[in-house]
Amino acid sequence: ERLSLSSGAVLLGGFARAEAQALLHAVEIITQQAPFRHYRVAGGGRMAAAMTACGDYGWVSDGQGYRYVRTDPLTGRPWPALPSLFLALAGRAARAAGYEGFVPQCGLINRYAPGAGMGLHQDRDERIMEAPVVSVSLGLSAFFQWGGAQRQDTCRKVLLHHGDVVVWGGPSRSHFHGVLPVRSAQTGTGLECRYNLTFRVVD
Ligand code: MD3
Ligand code: FE
Repeated sequence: ERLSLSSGAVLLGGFARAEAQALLHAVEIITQQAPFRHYRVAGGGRMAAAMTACGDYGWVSDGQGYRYVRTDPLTGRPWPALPSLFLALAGRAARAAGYEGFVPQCGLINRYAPGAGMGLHQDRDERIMEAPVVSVSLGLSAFFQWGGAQRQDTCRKVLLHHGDVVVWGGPSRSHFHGVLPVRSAQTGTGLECRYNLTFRVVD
């Protein structure tokens, strides 16, 4: 189904379900070259979600700041290429939500073990904010927290399942969002974690 969340965000329920296994296999290959790691946030804490990336850019955080870089700081090598499967899915999802010609430069991969979540934040490290962000949820379901343009705006909770795709364009692109701690009971796929792929235009 296709559901408008608010301010240009479109939920495409189950859009990636048929190719979920292939997507997870691609994640496996990527993580052989760019392993999952836990970044430090400003203040020194460790992020609960493990991350890696593929494409021309990867997002990193080292306590000095958040930024996009062309080289994986863990390996000293460029990030693995964006698989054509990722490029095709991101383009199709964006088009289904009304955005033609979406070509991401970064595929950010987050992994949430049970108990891990992501605090309320905005994504503002990209120089191009006009392009949408396409996100794909795989594995354990999770409650996504969907706020407004201000941190204190009321949040609604949206349960995202295996295979769901959300396209965040227009004003929604700069809205606050987060992920409530993932619970292992929220299953249905046999997978032990939640994975989230986000496709982004950086510059
Ligand atoms: C709305 N990831 O990586 S995906 C992130 O499930 C992030 O891993 C969460 O927030 C996750 O930055 C949420 C949904 C999402 C991703 C990016 C957005 C929503 C967004 C960017 C702008 C607005
Ligand atoms: Fe985000």
